[in-house]
Amino acid sequence: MNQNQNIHIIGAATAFGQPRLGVDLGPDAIRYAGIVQKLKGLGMSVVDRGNIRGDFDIEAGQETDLRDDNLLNYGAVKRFNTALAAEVDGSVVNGGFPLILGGDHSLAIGSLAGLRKHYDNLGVIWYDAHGDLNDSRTSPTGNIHGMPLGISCGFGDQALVDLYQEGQKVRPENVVLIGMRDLDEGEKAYIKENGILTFTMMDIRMKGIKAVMQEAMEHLSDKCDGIHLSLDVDGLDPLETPGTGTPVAGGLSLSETQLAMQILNESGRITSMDLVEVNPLLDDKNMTAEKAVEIAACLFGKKQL
Ligand code: EXY
Ligand code: MN
Ligand code: MN
Ligand code: MN
Repeated sequence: MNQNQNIHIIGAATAFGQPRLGVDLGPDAIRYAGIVQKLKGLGMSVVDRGNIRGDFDIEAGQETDLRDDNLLNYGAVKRFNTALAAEVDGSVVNGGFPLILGGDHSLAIGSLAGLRKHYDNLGVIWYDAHGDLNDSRTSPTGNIHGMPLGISCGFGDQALVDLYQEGQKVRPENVVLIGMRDLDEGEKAYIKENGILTFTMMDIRMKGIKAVMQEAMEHLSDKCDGIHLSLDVDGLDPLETPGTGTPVAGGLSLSETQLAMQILNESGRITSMDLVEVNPLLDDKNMTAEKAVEIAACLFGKKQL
């Protein structure tokens, strides 16, 4: 099976899920790093559907509405993700492969909600240093970018769980976590209670990324009708991708990530992707966006020879 080669780029220009400005510029930074030309050069058809910006007011700066219930920018996150879900839904209706450029990782609430309309048993590969499985009670920060996977699994604020379509969007047994090295205590408990297939960095060091990706695909391939890759650039080591808001040392190399993407490409099973947490204001020479382009290119079949 081949990947769908009709790529729809959707810029998810949100910074609402965390307090640092600049991550909303991620989609344009990735465009300036040449994503459209690169994917076209691989023979893909690419349509850039522009940016969703939400109701960000640049003069007022970031809305910092930390409610009593420990959910930063709650209203803005909800409105943004409702718009994003509709855009992602529309992309699939029109036969596209949604490639969602972020933007902070709270955008996955919207991308998974839009995808849910089309898949009854969606698989999710979460490539990240973090589990993003908190809810307002377990979160140490109130930042919703640390919660989207939990919310999509049906755990957390009910209006966010029910966003765009009522109920859980993804079953925990259809999730694979890869690159984990900064999990909060509540997230560790959630992973254990729900038996989520998890590969920490230590597992990756023991087994190698090739075996890990193969196990991940074996876990999902037969039972899932689509597989979404949610790739947070902080899954890579900060030496590779410094332009990101919550870097954690001891991560994946670019070369391991290229191999991981090649294995996913060869499977032909990936149906959508988030490429998130690129913050060009924290970067040197747009280096992280350039790595993001390389990662996407490998998912779409770029080879070294
Ligand atoms: N676990 C921490 C929190 O919930 O605040 C850090 C989350 C960072 C989330 C980044 C995007 O993956
Ligand atoms: Mn994340
Ligand atoms: Mn992360
Ligand atoms: Mn932490």
